[in-house]
Amino acid sequence: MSDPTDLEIPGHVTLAQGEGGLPKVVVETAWSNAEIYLHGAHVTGFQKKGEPPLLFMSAASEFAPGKPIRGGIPVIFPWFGAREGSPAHGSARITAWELKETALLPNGAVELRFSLPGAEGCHVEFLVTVAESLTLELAVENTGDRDSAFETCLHTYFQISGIDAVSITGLAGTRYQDKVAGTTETETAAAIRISGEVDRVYFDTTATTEIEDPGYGRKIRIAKSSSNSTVVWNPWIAKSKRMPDFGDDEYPQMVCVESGNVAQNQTTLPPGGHAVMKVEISSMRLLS
Ligand code: TA6
Repeated sequence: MSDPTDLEIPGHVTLAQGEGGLPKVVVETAWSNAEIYLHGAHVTGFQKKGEPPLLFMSAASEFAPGKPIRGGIPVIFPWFGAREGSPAHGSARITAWELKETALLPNGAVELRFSLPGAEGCHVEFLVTVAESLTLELAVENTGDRDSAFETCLHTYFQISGIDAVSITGLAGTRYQDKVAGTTETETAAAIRISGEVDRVYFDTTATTEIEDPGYGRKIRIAKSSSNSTVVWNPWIAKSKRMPDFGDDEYPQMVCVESGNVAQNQTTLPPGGHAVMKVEISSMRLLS
């Protein structure tokens, strides 16, 4: 058994004990720092030097085997949403992944490769690249002898200055399932604003989205490839109160803009097939 600290890179990659005694990886680069728990291969922090954190983490989150972490970037696989008798949003986010490889790239970026143990009939890896931006790649290979259909989603919680201040662009004209109203709609807003519970699954969209946040004077860009679904979620007041691992007063500081392949956009791989969904999260000053 190799020594896990062999994966450490002085000044850049440190293995540490996190909340709940769960192991985590602390990453430092010239531009940013990040934190990733092996539990769920869950990115719980990403912050550029001199900026507010880019990811929201609930102060009430649990950190325990079998429980999802509330905030950061839950890795959703092999299904999205509720499933009778099974954990919501699949098993990957409540499974301890293995850290297989770490690397300091010549450009100063840090790359971490995680592998999901025990994924029946497929091989699943998660590549996290920490630099001035944060890049995530969820790779699934069908190692079975029949087609494999599954859903994926990087369920990212973004830290914002205030829900009243922000707007989300990039989804105008896109069809979506409104899970609050129970209807199917077409997005009419060039810049979506949130003034109540929002839970929308946008379909057949590969668009880059942006969160404009005048309060923080920044714009967050979510660019993606091999992802045909985008989910926008804010629980607002009543749902926040129903979530024990989410503070009643936290909803104004977060919005989820999630990149995946869900429902009618699910992925079907033939035997030996391989799919990689990639998301790059970056931020820039918002020119007033
Ligand atoms: O992505 C939005 C959503 O599907 C919402 O319906 C809400 O349930 C959210 O995910 C959080 O789900 P979780 O199982 O993490 O509480």
